[in-house]
Amino acid sequence: MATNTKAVDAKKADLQKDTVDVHAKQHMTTDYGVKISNPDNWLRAADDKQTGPSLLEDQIAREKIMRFDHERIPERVVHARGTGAFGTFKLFESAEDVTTAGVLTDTTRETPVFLRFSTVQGSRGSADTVRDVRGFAIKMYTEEGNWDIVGNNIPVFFIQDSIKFPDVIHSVKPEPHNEVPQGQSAHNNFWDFQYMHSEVTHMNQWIMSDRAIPRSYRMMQGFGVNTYSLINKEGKRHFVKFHFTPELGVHSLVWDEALKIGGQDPDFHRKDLMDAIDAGHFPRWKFGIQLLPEEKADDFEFDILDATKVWPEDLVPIRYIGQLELNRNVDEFFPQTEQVAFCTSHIVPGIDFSDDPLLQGRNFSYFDTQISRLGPNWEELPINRPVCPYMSLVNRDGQGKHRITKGKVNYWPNRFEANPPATAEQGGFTTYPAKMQGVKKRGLSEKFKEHFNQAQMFYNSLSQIEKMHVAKAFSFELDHCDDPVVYKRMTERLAAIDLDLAKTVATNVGGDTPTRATKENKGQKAKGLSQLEYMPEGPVITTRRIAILLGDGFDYNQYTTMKEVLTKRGAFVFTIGTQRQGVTAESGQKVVPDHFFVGMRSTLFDAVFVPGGKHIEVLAKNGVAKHWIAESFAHLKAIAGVNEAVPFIEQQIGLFEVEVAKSGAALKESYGVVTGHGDAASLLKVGNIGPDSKGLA
Ligand code: HDD
Repeated sequence: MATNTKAVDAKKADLQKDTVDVHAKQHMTTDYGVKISNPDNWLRAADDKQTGPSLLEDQIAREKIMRFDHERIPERVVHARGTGAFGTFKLFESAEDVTTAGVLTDTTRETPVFLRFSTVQGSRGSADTVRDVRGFAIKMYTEEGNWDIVGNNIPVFFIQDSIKFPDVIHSVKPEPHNEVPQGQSAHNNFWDFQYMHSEVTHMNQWIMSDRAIPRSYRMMQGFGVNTYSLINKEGKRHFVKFHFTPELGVHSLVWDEALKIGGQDPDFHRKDLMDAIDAGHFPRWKFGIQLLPEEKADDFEFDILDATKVWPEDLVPIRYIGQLELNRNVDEFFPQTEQVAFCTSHIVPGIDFSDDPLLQGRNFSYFDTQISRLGPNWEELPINRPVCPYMSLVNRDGQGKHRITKGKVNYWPNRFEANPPATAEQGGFTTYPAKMQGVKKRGLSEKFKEHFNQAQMFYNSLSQIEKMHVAKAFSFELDHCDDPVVYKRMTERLAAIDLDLAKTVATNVGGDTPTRATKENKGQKAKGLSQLEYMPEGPVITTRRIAILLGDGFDYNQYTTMKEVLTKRGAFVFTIGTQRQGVTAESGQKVVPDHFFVGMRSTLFDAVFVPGGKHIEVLAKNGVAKHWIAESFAHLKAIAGVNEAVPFIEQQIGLFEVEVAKSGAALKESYGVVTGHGDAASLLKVGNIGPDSKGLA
């Protein structure tokens, strides 16, 4: 999708009004505009030695300190850690058969968007790669007002009724007596809650799967999770679920990597997104809708308003109608990414809510939380205000108000007919006249009480390797619980999903090995649940981080050939050398590496290449270089090497016997390891990454 400058400019131009540039050669002033001559010394009653007490008179100093004292605002009570970017949303097919919303029917539009990704548990400074759900919150600045889809990268949620939200969040957040742990769900309280609420069982499977440790924000799905409604021009309602499917496919880290990156580069995902956008590799998602006509709402064994259930794609296919692209980084983090505020209740005409009991509560909570985080005028903040005209003569005043509304009246109706409401024909929002009947009570329908079928369906649909990861994830988490009540009960619970899973976890964490499944698993599977189904067409190396290891005496031709080809293919190539002052090739050329071995680790890269040459003697004595290869292999990464590098790589992975053909150019591919003799060009051919090939094996 080419970037439509008109659409991007709508929000960009809007933000421009409030944007200044520190590089604009403007003098420093106080906040009230007076130029400052000395920002470095507090005004003092100085004696002969130039010392003495500071004077309160110094408004410049007091303003500076006062502003600093108040720099922080309350972090989000959940999803505090996150990062965002601007982009565009475009339709390639109109959904006018089911909705009147311009953003979903007008194929000529490009709607500006802001998307914020996040983790749920950790505080604002926590690490990116923790095991957690990822937030996927989109603000669409449509011509009819802002539409927020406040979603996650997992299609289901822990609880069914929003009144339970404070409980589930308290249980996962650091425990109240010691504020431990940070960015982790591996603790007693979380798993205690999980056992106490069997409705979480489906979500449990998702968060213990690889979905909870994504390789990149760019490589995750986004889901609206809740059930919304679409209303067409005949006034007919369809229930809808929103889907975003990444062009790059769905990819995850392995757990060991995620743990290590948490320490090595806590900003790994944040930087990954910014780097890709800065390099012009704009991440894209297909946008799809799952639709159910109102009269079919009761046709399923589950309640379609239950957020702990998916609508299996085999029953309700996804209709892909649009595309989301992120193409611009923020200019300043605080006023944009930190101050952006989403509300599930922000919808536009043609879209409506459903009685999904989670959504109903969310509609209260988001609006409310923004008031304590940002104040009552949070919607006037540049990042939050709409791009379409907006005005309310009633909603005014309050802390932080900066819009000036002219006129003599602030109520409706008024004698001037100032600021009149709009009819439906004029674009006024009308609520779908849903029929209601019933008695006031607390509780949910019978179908909400079934908690295991879809948890089994998810587990059954995973590949063997994904299942193994689920077992390991449960084992890690429950091993961190030191209260036997917690881990014993949870392993028992797993017997309702899969007996083998329960047995493995019980053995690992010290539970009692279950002898029978507590619920029959009929082997039901569904499409779209295993992430292996979301591989891009043909493997891609664009934006993948590739390390080239170098020491004095490396083969310069092999190095440059590989680097050029990979760079041309859009990979981010980094040289890692024994020292950053420079390494010298066998043929005399000097290369200044991007990093040296102590500064980086294999975990921060997707693949590694070792050119041949005498430098292997140096690398073979370098513990970090050796570990780099072994660790890359353990993390299932692509490894390539030529000539002298071949035995070096073999030694580290201790597995291979490379067959060297008589021609000296035979190559062996196995477990993503490509080694060969000859030159780098023949290696590229076998590795399927040459200039004409489609990707990396
Ligand atoms: Fe929530 C933030 C996603 C249930 C109450 N939520 C928040 C964010 C995301 C989600 C992505 C971060 C938004 C941002 O980047 O600023 N939340 C979800 C999803 C849910 C969900 C997909 C289930 C379908 N949330 C949920 C419930 C409640 C909340 C049931 C309360 C009844 N969520 C909040 C909140 C937050 C929030 C307290 C904290 C910061 C904010 O809203 O703006 O109001």
